[in-house]
Amino acid sequence: MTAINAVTDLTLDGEVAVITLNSPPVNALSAAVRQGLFEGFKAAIADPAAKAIVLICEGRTFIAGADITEFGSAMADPQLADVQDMMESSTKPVVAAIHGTVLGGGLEVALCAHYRVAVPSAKFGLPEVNLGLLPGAGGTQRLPRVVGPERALEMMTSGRHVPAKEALSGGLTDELVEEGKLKEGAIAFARKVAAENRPLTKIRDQNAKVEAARGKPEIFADFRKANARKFRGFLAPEYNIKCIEAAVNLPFDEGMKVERKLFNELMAGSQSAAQRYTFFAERQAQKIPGIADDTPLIPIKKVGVIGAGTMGGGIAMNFANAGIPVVIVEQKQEPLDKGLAIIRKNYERTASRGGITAAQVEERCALITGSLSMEESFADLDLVIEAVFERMDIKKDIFAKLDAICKPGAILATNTSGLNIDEIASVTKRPESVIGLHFFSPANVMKLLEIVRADHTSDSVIATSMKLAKQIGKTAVLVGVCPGFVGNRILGQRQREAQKLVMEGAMPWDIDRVLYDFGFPMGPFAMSDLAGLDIGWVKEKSNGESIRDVLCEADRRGQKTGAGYYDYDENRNAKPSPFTEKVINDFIVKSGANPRKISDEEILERCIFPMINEGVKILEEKKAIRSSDIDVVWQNGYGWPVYRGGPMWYGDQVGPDKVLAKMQEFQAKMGDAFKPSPLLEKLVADGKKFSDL
Ligand code: 3H9
Repeated sequence: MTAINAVTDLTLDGEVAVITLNSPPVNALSAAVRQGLFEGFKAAIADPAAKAIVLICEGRTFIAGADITEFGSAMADPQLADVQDMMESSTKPVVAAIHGTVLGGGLEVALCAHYRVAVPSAKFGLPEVNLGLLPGAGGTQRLPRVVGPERALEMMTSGRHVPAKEALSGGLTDELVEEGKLKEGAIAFARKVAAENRPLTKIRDQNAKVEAARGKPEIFADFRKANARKFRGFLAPEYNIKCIEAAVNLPFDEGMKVERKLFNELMAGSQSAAQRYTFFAERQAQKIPGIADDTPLIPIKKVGVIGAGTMGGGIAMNFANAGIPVVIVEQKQEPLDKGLAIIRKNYERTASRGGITAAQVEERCALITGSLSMEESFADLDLVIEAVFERMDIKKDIFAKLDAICKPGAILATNTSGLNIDEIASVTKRPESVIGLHFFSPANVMKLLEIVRADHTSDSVIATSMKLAKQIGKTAVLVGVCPGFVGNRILGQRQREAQKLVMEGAMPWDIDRVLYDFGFPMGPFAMSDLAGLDIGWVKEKSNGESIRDVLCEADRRGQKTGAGYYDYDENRNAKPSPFTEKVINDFIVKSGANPRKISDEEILERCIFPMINEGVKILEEKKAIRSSDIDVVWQNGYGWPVYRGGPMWYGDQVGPDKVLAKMQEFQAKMGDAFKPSPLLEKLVADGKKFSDL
């Protein structure tokens, strides 16, 4: 065995040279890896004893892409293209041996091998789009030549990880070898290729699939049209599409020039910077200072949920999806049956769209059982999540019961969206087992899970909750107890300003438009119409005191009644409503205010800057660990556009000094709702950024 460098070895197995990379955690294409590959291939090609070359990786995966930490600075030589040229032009067959996730630059390297073999569990993808990028090492030109432009469009604009079986049928891999026997399989394959004198296939020269699509611009036009809503605001999907068009319409080398130009543009732009930041922010959020990696975890084998409503049902589905049995408790049979029926319907809808199989519907439904008695069903559970009405007295009553029923060590969680969890924990004799698990509606869909640490929550309960979140596919952020926790507390700022702006002369659709154009999926008033204006509204107590009261009294309770802030046609298309406008104007007249024309800029700053200020207060009070955690919350729970990073990242792009100056200006005009946090003032005085917090 020859050590090429610290991360690369070269061995000879009979007549097959084996280059082995070992650069944890994911064999990313760092400078050392590129150098190891370059020198390794050079040596293997020069070795007269080697008739074929296998590239294989140690650890959990084949190369998972370029080293994202290197982006933004000049890359040291050798460049990736040098490595790829050497592989592709090798006079001996090169075989990539693939396991784990072969992603981005990793797949682009594998596509420069003459052959690929993989284990059945391997996954293939070009996920650069999720980093606001496009594959910049020939992937945009090679992938369409292998799988055809249509499949390449889907893969590159979604970043989807394609399972090995599909990769085999699509031509991405030449053979599947037995799981756990990749090295032997790859060497045997390489030997066969050499013995049979098979051609040294270069994907760059395989033009049949791209040529077949030439002169068919509708492939791209249709794809753009079908995905317009999904891609709104993002640059990278369109840039990826343009590269595939180039692959279809231009010779390989010309296509490569288009790829390089567009890659560089994206890399230099603000969207990719925000999306790369997001990648690391989400991983950072998993790290909890003060909680050791070896903190003992509580095995979670069976879960209980209290409440079969929309929230409870959605929560239960998360666990069933991960194969964990759940028992849902309700007080009465009817709501229990209704809740279980809705769960089944949800699964059946997913199956009808091809998301899961009919057998999976049955498996998952079988994992969710119902009960009318906590006493009978909860004694042996490892985790119970309460998801009932937001009333402190009810929650306390439930937790006192859980304390008496549940086994020692079981985690007792509340799904409250803002009540004081320390108070809830105080009714138990085991506050160390109590935690907040705040799911977002619909709980089976939304990625965010706010994990709320109360005063006495144990490290073990926190560590277990973080791990469990990953297991059920959630993006978890650890936050502290305060009204509304992190997400809703910040939302409160925006909601307040949106309501105030309406009383100053902006119409709901003006505000919604500004926030929609900023990149949110919808504005606050469209959101209210969708959720229902009557959430928390009590008909008997309504006395026309607010705009909402008047709208609800007129049976304008949102989309479900065909009208709310907006009017809706039969296809649920929203139109500004003269009725709502009159209601608002009547309120303005009654209040004696002078409506004025409010600029889009003011709407945006009034809605967003107080959110950033609140984020700083949250950090000041240590209710979030780091500024990027707040961004993770807002992206995953509230539709903050990914390409704008999150409120705190956005604040840094605007400039903390500008945010402060505006808050001071607003405070002088409109009062202390805009009072800047002392930490914001200090941040600006120290010349620091939000990301330093
Ligand atoms: C690209 O390839 C551009 C080219 O087209 C053009 C070049 C010219 N770089 O996610 P995990 C770290 S763009 C650096 O928790 P998992 C990650 O930060 C790239 N670091 O594990 C974490 O570090 P820490 C295209 C990376 O098992 C640790 O590895 N490729 C990279 O849940 C473990 O990560 C991608 O976009 C990287 N590329 O998932 C793939 N990847 O422990 C990005 C990971 O210090 N990666 N790290 O927090 C992934 O999707 C997942 O990490 C993967 C493993 C599925 C591989």
